[in-house]
Amino acid sequence: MKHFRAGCNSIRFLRRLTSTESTLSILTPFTQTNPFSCTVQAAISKRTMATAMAKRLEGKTIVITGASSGIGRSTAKEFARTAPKDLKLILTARRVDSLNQLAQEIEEEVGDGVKTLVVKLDVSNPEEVKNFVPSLPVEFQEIDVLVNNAGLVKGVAKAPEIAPEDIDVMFSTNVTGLINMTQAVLPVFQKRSDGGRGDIINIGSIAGREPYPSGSIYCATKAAVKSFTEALRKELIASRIRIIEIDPGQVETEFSVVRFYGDKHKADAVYAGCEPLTPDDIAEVIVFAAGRRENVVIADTLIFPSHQASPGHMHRSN
Ligand code: NDP
Ligand code: 8X3
Repeated sequence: MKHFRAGCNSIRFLRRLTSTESTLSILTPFTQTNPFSCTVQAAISKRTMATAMAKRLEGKTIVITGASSGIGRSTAKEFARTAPKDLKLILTARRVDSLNQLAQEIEEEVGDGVKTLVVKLDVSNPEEVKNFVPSLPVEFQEIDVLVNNAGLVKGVAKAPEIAPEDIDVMFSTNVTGLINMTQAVLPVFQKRSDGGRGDIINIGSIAGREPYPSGSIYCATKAAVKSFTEALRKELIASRIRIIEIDPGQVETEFSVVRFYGDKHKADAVYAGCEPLTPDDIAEVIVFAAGRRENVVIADTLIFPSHQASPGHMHRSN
């Protein structure tokens, strides 16, 4: 009972403190002897991780492709919430109205410590990608993190019925767009010490690991992302540039609406009886990966909702 009170008091004390460092130095000896230390330790660890992550991200300039919707949009908000005091976010996509709306929401939520820059950018257009870095205002040119998120799926057709324009748009966005963005930003990283510094975070998919019928082209694009990502990590091994891949399973965004050419009814049926991931779930993992200590590379991830074990292995309640 005595120990229990001590534990509770310590937790109340913890809540009053604002500095994680002072929390740690004062309470660590206590946690080593108290049998209820795991509760206190958990509180300390949570605070420590969040604060350390904010400090590591502070001052960084982050580019997000496909920030107008879904995972990209959530990622912008999650970065802003995690390091609200000092961050630069370059929000890119084709739909500028949505990006402006996002920039406004970020400012309303976290204030002016986060500077946003909205850039209209079609990653499937090589000229636009080539001009992207040189056209940035000087204060946004020192990019630290590139989140290669822009991507899409079109249709459920099987060979030989797959529309050539769907094949083209998936490869030019998901593969060539991602590679061109990487090539545009890498020289910024490589100017830095130790062979270069910065993070490339590529959004792959379970589809790149387990191809499924009616998704052959999309799956092939995500397999290409995986190959490119892994080769790039090896090419840059002598640098401090981190190459990170995040592979989500089923996430409810505009993804399926785009797949079914705007048919919301068909898109909703994809998630019937399931509880898909939210874009915020993936954003948290992306920001976590970027917020690790420089020598820690979250090289690869696979994130499912609990009902999913592969693209086709899904438990449905209906
Ligand atoms: P959304 O459709 O909600 O978002 C896709 C984003 O990509 C939009 O912001 C869109 O912006 C942008 N985009 C599409 N084409 C282009 C282009 N040519 N140039 C620039 N931006 C473009 O889907 P998600 O958030 O789900 O998708 C994000 C990423 O996550 C994709 O790479 C997708 O493959 C991947 N993914 C998604 C999963 C899911 O289940 N939802 C699972 C696994 C991976 P705009 O139209 O304004 O240009
Ligand atoms: C999206 C996941 O399984 O719908 O990349 O292709 S899946």
